[in-house]
Amino acid sequence: QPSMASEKEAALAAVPSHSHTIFDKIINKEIPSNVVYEDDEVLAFRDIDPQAPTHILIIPKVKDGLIGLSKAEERHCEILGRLLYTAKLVAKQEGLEQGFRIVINDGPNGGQSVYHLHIHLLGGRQMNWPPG
Ligand code: D5M
Repeated sequence: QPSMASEKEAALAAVPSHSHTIFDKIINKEIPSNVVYEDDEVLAFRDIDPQAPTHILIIPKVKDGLIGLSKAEERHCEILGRLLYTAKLVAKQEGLEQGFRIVINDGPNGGQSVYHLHIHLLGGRQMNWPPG
């Protein structure tokens, strides 16, 4: 499994781009993933390198230029709300009654390694503050 350092290195090495990412392959079922929720607009699947007992990624099926939150435009407001609401649904489905954390990494300093907007849903343990 990748270490925390390699995840940071992956983020620093990642080039922000509008081209396809590994998440397109997951959406198109070209590579396997552990899907926990799916509808017409949104897909949620388990992170390959979980940082908590529950670690799920929630993504829009259509990227529409939304490579990261910093690239959001007014037209994205509906899908952004839908992603957050889906996080709530999945948290309930995962039994995270004691709470959870939502994270969106943006850009190199934010530790973003995949340039297709995604919400991290983390739970099942006590979270620390501040995050690293
Ligand atoms: O988050 C990108 C996340 O994507 C990171 O936590 C690993 C995860 N990842 C990468 N490839 C896969 C596959 N194939 N399945 C599931 N999860 C994956 P970031 O915020 O950009 O660092």
